[in-house]
Amino acid sequence: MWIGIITIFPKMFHCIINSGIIRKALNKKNISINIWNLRQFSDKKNHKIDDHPYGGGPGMVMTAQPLRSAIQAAKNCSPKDTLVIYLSPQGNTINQKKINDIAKTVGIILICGRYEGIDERIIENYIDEEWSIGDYIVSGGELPAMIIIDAISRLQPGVLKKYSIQEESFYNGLLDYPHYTRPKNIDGNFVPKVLLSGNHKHITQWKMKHALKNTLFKRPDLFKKICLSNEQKKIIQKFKKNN
Ligand code: 4H7
Repeated sequence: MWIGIITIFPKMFHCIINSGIIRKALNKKNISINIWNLRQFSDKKNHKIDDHPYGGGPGMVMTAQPLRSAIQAAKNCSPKDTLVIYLSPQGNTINQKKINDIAKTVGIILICGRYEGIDERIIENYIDEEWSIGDYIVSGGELPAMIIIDAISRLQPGVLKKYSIQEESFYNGLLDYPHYTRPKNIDGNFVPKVLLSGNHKHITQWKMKHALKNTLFKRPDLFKKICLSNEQKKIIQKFKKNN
């Protein structure tokens, strides 16, 4: 997948490019990351890319001219059908399904806003989708862009172990079950016996039970949306009875 980024802070991306899952996806050529420094596309002296808002109000707005040129430059290098995505607090909130869908596309260009955002006419004429990573504000679109790149990278074939992906789809839509590692005893708090039993059927049942329980109690909003199998319904009935 081809990923383009338009930003005034290209160096911020160095930290994700050099380690972990994203490095692995880059090495395997699953993804390519291509950065455009917005200031270099400014016609103004001093590489100015912002101006005061019409109608007054606080702060500055990113001007149309450099954005239009940078988007054009990125599009000239990107595959056909590349989507232009603007990260903003006004965007549609993303979720795992959106990430799964976008990970299948050929290319995306991520526009990282700063100041009070970008001139509305750029959104109307050059942006395909406006995305938000959640209902809170950060100082620029760079961190949201990195979150999207990370979420896409871990879905690329061969980046995560096949086993992790299968587990994830087995627990589709549910929260994770609790995890334990050595030692077996921490100050009298023992690892659940079943996990040491070697009985894979019982272990799978325990994991499903606790994934369901976690979701029901920690995220009742998610739980309502999940379509349960008959086996899962039985597990739920059992622990509703016991509590
Ligand atoms: C676009 C428009 C995304 C991008 C405005 C970006 C949260 C998200 C930004 C702004 C983002 C998200 C800049 C407006 C900082 C507010 C103080 C960058 N914040 N900001 N101003 N939820 N900020 O996805």
